[in-house]
Amino acid sequence: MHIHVKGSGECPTADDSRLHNGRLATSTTDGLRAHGAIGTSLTTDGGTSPAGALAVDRFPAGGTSTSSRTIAVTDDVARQVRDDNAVVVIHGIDYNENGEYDSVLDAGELNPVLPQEATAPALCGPLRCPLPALARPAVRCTPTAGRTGRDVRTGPGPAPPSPG
Ligand SMILES: [Cu+2]
Repeated sequence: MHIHVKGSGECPTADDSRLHNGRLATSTTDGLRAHGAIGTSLTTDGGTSPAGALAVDRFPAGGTSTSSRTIAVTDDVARQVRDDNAVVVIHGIDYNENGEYDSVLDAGELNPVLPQEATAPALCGPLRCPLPALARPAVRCTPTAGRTGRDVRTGPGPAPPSPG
């Protein structure tokens, strides 16, 4: 789960999907145009920089999870949030509904140790400030829930495999 920034401030749609191992799906790379690059890693503990983007043991996992943490984002990420160009993305889909992250969509583009299912965007919501831009620095923004595209499948898969 990350805050992505500097794309178009939107979630990917079905038009962003392409074939992965012969199956139509949206990978994180496919979604870059819409959601942009990782600005903050929404980990449960430890660092929150983009360098920890694939620290799978420090992210909430499972079909249902609750997480609460207060963090500081960089000035750059804060600016993108205020400019409506930040998106929360939760990764990990069980495309073939077999209860695990496997290579049905091929190896992951970000790290071939992680299957594409483990890193593909599952849920996405743009961060939107409800007040005019001049009032935004003092406003807390909240994500709006939404699916990334009608072709994206989600499921209650297990925790992602450890990369090591
Ligand atoms: Cu992400």
